[in-house]
Amino acid sequence: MSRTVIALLFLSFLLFNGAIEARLLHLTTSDSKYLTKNELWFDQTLDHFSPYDHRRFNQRYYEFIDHFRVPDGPIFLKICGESSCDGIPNDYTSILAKKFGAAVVSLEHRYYGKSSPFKSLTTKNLQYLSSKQALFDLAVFRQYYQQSLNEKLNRSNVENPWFVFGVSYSGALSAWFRLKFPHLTCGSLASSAVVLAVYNFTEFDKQIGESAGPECKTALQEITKLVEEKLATDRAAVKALFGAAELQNDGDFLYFVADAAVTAFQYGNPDILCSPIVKAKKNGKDLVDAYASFVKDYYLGSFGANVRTYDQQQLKKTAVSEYSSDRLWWFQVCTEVAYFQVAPSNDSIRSSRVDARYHLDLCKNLFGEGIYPDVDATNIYYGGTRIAGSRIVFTNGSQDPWRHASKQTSSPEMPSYIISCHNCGHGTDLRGCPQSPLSLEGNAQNCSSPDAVQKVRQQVTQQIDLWLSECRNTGRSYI
Ligand SMILES: *[C@@H]1O[C@H](CO)[C@@H](O)[C@H](O)[C@H]1NC(C)=O
Ligand SMILES: *[C@@H]1O[C@H](CO)[C@@H](O)[C@H](O)[C@H]1NC(C)=O
Ligand SMILES: *[C@@H]1O[C@H](CO)[C@@H](O)[C@H](O)[C@H]1NC(C)=O
Ligand SMILES: *[C@@H]1O[C@H](CO)[C@@H](O)[C@H](O)[C@H]1NC(C)=O
Ligand SMILES: CC(=O)N[C@H]1CO[C@H](CO)[C@@H](O)[C@@H]1O
Repeated sequence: MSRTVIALLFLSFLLFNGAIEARLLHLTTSDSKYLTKNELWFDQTLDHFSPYDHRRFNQRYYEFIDHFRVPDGPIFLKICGESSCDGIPNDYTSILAKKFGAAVVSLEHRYYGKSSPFKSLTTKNLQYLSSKQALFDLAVFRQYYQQSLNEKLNRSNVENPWFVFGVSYSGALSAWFRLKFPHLTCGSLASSAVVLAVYNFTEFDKQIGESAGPECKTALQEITKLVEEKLATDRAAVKALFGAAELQNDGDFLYFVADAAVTAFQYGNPDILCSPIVKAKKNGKDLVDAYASFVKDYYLGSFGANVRTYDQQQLKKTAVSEYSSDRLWWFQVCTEVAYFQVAPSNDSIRSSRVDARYHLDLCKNLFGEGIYPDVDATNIYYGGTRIAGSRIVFTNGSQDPWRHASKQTSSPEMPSYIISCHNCGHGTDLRGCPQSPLSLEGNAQNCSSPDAVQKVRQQVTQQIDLWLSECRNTGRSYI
């Protein structure tokens, strides 16, 4: 492994999937797999909701216009989420851009990557970090980009048809952008979009059990019990066994142990986890050893997770660094959306010690007294799964634990598709092969179930085609 690859492994890795995606991208994507990494800058308003505060900050963005059909092609706004946005990745959006003759633009989410308004990420300085501010950023940027395009093309008052895209948290932003600014986009693709803020997200753990199947689930439950026992008798030894000696807080350790298994299902590789532990159980081998090998070889190894991202002592640090996205996302979790991945009261896979208390303590420890997620306010503001939007297409992977925070019921105005296969996980439609989601067509060797993905992509493409043409036909009215 080259030094750059190793360095990149330590970039923006998060407990939440979004930043794992960002890290995955660094791991498996060489520069040629980005459409562009050429940074551009936008002068953005810090607080969109204050009439008195006129401070501004620099926000990073990218544009890719090679496929753009001048002058009236569509513009695809690919929303960046809770991690450093280092370019426009060459994923399925680029295939769509080519097909539709679209320009692709992508704005880094405020505070993440190089778009931090502050040098220090204290709780006070984080007060402008929210999905609401981020949506406003996108709206203002969209206006700016349209205007500068018009200037380049020597025209005024012309609107290209816009379409927004996002996966996971940015998938939620994609849906919410269409909801809140329907006049600024013809439609939205909301892939694995977590539009429902959930306080006790017990369905997450439940889905892991379903995705694992009975044999693997039982083995995982047994492992949790054994790890808890070892933690009581020799905590240093069991932490060292998992390569996580640095995690002093037992809750952080148990969360890490649970999250390692989640990743296998979320990113389409259930067999890497289940085969060895089911086999160990059958052969009477030590289950904890088998699981620890998975964690060290796969999760911390080839997948590239980093133990420090679970360590509250690290997450408390306020200096802007390559690790900042973990702290930043926890702030959004602790104020807006929660998605606390707590153990269900019955039949849980993760330790029952990963509960609401653990999460609330973490919020308090990282950000101070009085910081807790107001999920009701978030769901009132956006509507949760009852989002009253239109022209939003939702997609979800059948094995993805996050799908229970997404919109899974379908209507003509907001069609929802499920991508069903043994290893269909998070954001599969915008990526590629289910078990190696960053391989696009053509370079996905040994891909299983590409048809499941392909089928949904066809439906998504038809929706985009329809809404773009409706948008053109109605001229400048997007609603
Ligand atoms: C733009 O419009 C101005 C004023 O009509 C004209 O002088 C100029 O030549 C145009 N430039 C281009 C590139 O079309
Ligand atoms: C979440 O779970 C905790 C512990 O089980 C419980 O005390 C709390 O009331 C729950 N909160 C909500 C909003 O459901
Ligand atoms: C707890 O889970 C087990 C296993 O799925 C199930 O058989 C049992 O009915 C559940 N008990 C309750 C109280 O839900
Ligand atoms: C594809 O699968 C075959 C047989 O399982 C294996 O030998 C080969 O190494 C795999 N190729 C890749 C690129 O994973
Ligand atoms: C479990 C669940 O809610 N599944 C849904 C997934 O999405 C499809 C398509 O919208 C629904 O029909 C399922 O009910």
